[in-house]
This record gives sequence, C-alpha cells and structure tokens, in this order.
Amino acid sequence: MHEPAAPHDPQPLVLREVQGAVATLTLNRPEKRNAISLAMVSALEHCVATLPPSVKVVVLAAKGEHFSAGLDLSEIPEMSAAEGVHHSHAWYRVFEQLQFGRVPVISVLQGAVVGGGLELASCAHVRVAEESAYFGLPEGTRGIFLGGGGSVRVTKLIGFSRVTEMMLTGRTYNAQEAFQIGLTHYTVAPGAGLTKAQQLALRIAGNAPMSNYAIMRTLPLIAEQPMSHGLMTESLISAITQSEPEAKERVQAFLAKRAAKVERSS
Ligand code: 1HE
Repeated sequence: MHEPAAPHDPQPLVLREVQGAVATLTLNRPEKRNAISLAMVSALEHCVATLPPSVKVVVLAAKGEHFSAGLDLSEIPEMSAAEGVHHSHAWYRVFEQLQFGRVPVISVLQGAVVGGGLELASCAHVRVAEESAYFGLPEGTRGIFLGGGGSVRVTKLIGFSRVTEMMLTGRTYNAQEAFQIGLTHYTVAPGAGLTKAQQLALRIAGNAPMSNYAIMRTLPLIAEQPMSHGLMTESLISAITQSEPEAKERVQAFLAKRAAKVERSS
C-alpha cells in the first residue's frame, strides 16, 4: 500500500510502500525531474525514520524518466551563506540515516542522476542502473559546488581525479561507463530496474541481520582506518557476528547439508 510521507499530504514528495521485509521509497516529483527541495529532504527523512521494524531492506526509486535532477535550484537565489551551511547539513542528516541506518538501501537509477541526485544515489549500498541512466556533476556550470556529501561519497566510489574532471568539464558517464568505473553494480534494460532491485532486496533480507549490519556499518569505517586498526576492527566484528545464535544455526545447517550451496549468479 502506498502511504504519503506525511499524513494528509495531497501530493507527497516521497511515497512509501511496504511489502513484507522490503520498503520501497519513491521520489515523487517527476514534473520537476525529482529535483530535491528541502521539503523532499524532510519527506525522505520522515519515511526513513518511521520505517516499521519488520523492514529489512529499502529500495529507493524515482517516478518518471529521471531519477533526479539534483538540488532544487530555485532554492539557491535567496540563500545566504549561513543558510547554505544549514541546508547542506539537513541533507547530511538524512543521507547519513540512509547510509548508516538500520537496513541496507538499493537504489534504482534511470535517466538523469546528476548533482544532488548522484549524491543521494551514492548513499545507497547497491546501485542498479537502467540503460537510460547517465551520471553527472553539473555544479561547475551552475556556479556552485557539491553540498550533499558528494565530495566525500562520490569521491570514495570513483576517486577524486574522476570527480574533478566530471565537475570541471561537465562530462557525463552513461550506464555502461558508470558500471565500468564502479559507480553502479548492475546495468539492466529500460524498465527492469525495480524488479532487479526487488530480487536483490529479497536476497539481502534473507541474510542474518547482524551480518548485514556489520557489512554496512563496519566496512566504510575499516576503509578509513590504518591497516592495524582495520584488522583489529575486523577481528572484533567478526567474532561478535559469528557468536550470534543465528550464525551458529546457519553454519550448522550447512554442515548438516540442510543449507543451499553457493551458486553462480545469473
Ligand atoms: C528543475 C531542476 C532543478 C529540472 N531544480 N527545477 N542540477 C542541474 O543542473 C540539472 C538541471 N536539470 C536539467 O539539466 C534538466 O532538467 C534534465 C536534463 C534533468 C531533464 O531535462 P528535461 O528536458 O526532461 O526537463 P526540463 O524541461 O529541463 O525540466 C522540467 C521542469 O523541471 C522545468 O520546470 P518547468 O516549471 O519549466 O516545467 C525545470 O525548470 C525543472 N527542473 N531540474 C529546479 N535541478 C546539495 S548540493 C547539490 C548541487 C546540485 O545538485 S547542482 C545540479 C543541479
């Protein structure tokens, strides 16, 4: 069932549909190419903060031909420098909830994934792109700069050299190129993104919750730690994860030939 982000909102900017363990959040401003206004940021924050405990995976999608045209540029002309800082921090709050929240996030990307749209997509743990997707950082041409965490998150995904070149020249990467440089994990046919994301969501929801949590929360930390700290963090989280009763049961099931073997991905 689709629920509006805020009760009684006649035109919700983000739709939320919960089916079993999977919540689908859909940016719902296609007439403005899902440009991200502060109101949309708040709607997203509300949807994430109030996820039912039964939800184990979020799919983040967008209505229309474009995932997102980025920051709602109509908010820029009136903004002072101080307001700009607070504006960025409002984005950071919800993006942090997405990346370091309770459950993994899979994004479904089509058409323009640009500026703040790419910053949002880079918070997801898995990115599925339809062939129509293209990725850009047009901030330079608008006279502005990244402000939704992209200089950290996009740079971690593809390196500062590529981000610098994208921002200076306005170059965009198509879906195939984005896959090749590690910006996305899957490329699928037009219209097939949501189905692919839902299949992946069911796989992820079938994992032990503590394993999912360890993967999401500790891999980014370990990546930033010096090697000796990283190895210590890994050994501790590994010991905690494998001590969970669910881990014991899953390993026993494999040893007793009751669990599925590893299969080639299709
Ligand atoms: C917008 C926005 C927007 C569209 N803010 N209103 N982002 C950009 O620089 C990308 C700007 N957008 C575009 O280049 C194009 O709109 C698209 C390539 C994404 C799509 O083109 P098209 O032909 O399908 O749509 P359109 O006719 O350009 O736009 C439809 C409407 O959406 C139109 O409004 P209308 O009232 O005339 O119908 C557009 O004005 C409106 N629209 N994009 C506001 N972005 C936290 S810092 C992040 C910094 C950034 O994100 S910088 C990148 C900004």
